[in-house]
Amino acid sequence: MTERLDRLRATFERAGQGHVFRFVDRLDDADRERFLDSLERIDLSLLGRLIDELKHDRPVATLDLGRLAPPPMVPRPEGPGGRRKENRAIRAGEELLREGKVAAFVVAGGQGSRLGFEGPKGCFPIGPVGGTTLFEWHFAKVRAAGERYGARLPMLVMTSEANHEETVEFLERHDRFGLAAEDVFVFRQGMLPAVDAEGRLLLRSEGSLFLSPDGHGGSLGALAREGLLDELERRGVEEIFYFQVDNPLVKVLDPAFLGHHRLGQAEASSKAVPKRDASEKVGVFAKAGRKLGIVEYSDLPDDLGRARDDEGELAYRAGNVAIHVFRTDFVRRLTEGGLRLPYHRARKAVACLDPTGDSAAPTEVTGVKFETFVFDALPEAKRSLVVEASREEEFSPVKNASGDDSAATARRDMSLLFRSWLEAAGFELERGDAVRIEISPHLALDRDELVRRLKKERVLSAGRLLIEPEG
Ligand code: UD2
Repeated sequence: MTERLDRLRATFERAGQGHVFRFVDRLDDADRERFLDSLERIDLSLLGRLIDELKHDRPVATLDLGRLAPPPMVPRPEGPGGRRKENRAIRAGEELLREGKVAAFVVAGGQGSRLGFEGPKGCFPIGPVGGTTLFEWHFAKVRAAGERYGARLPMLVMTSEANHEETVEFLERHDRFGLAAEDVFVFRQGMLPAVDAEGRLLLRSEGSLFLSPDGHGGSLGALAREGLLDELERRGVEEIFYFQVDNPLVKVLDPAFLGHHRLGQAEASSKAVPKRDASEKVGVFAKAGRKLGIVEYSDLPDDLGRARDDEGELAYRAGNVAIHVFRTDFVRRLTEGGLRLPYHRARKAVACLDPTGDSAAPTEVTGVKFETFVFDALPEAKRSLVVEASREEEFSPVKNASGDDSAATARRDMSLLFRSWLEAAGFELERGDAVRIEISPHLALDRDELVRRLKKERVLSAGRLLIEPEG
């Protein structure tokens, strides 16, 4: 133990971080062991690089902001030509699904705290009528797609330190919503140490470092670290369908999107919806030279954010809804020898021990957290595609307790979408009626399936169709 302690102390001192041992003598054996374990897991060479970038205030941008231009996009299908192209894409995507070459991947590291909900965000009840949780909603889509295409489609779930145990317990309690245990992979995202403005590591307590999640870009590194890329390759999975847990409208494993990606020979593809207005907090797609990527809302220069094109539309209106397809071999390339994504810095007040003093009393300092963004992978792809999508059909995230992007707006948008499906199937609902509607993915995954089942097969018992008046 002393030998290990001395060795680690010397290594950390060389890195200018010897202060983390200030209280080590006060720890009992078990706590000291745990502390040393955690220090051994710190990648000091990565940390050194991040601190260097912090000290020199190096900008973190994957696209040259001085050369930005709006991106090319696969438009929504219009006219007979557009429809033909769309059908070709659907057929290509369906083939991938039938051959079991696609995995679904949801990032669910977040908590529901901003919604006033204790627990993992995926456990939040979102169904407008039945209160179906976000997890159930996403899992049901994967299961229904597996049944439709007769394939075993893996479901990957990335959690965080904060919610892993609870997520695993929740999914097990619900029998993984019908997905087979061997097809569901739940794993934790990585953690990185936070530092103060001087680059000193922070202590949360006498025997623990202040760590924070490494951002959703870390999900790609975690796939490699957890051996899941090997598992996907072993199964012949060539495409990873990535999405965020907070959006109940995601068309999980959407064949049209998969098909456009595949026919376009892209390594990475993304969906975009038109921004609501210039101030909406979504990143936007842009090109800089040959590179295509996303500029986060906080990084987009104001004048560009408000700029209009010749038609009077926002020039940078292609909003990022965090729905991507990545080729498995692209993720392999990106993660070989360590994750090659830039680290963004977020400055936040954190409760920790004073990094300089001898007091073990907690205090508040401005900490710097490091995180990677998954969309920074896009400019690294040899070919990257942006596919335009409809906001009404595909994007209504649950982020806030009230107002825009809240549970209320998501439930409203789900009901409106299902209402349009029912109307397409010949149901008449009074125009003015505010009704809550919930159509289980087991009854229909999309409008056309509902129309087919209700009109031709006259099936009403296979899944749940819940309607109730609002209020
Ligand atoms: C994200 C995008 C934004 C836009 C918007 C669409 C970033 C930086 N910005 O904004 O451009 O596309 O979403 O909804 O992503 N998560 C983890 N681990 C992490 C961080 C996030 O699992 O370390 C998950 C989290 O559970 C959530 C999702 O990623 O589902 C999005 O994270 P967020 O809510 O912090 O991102 P937001 O809304 O600021």
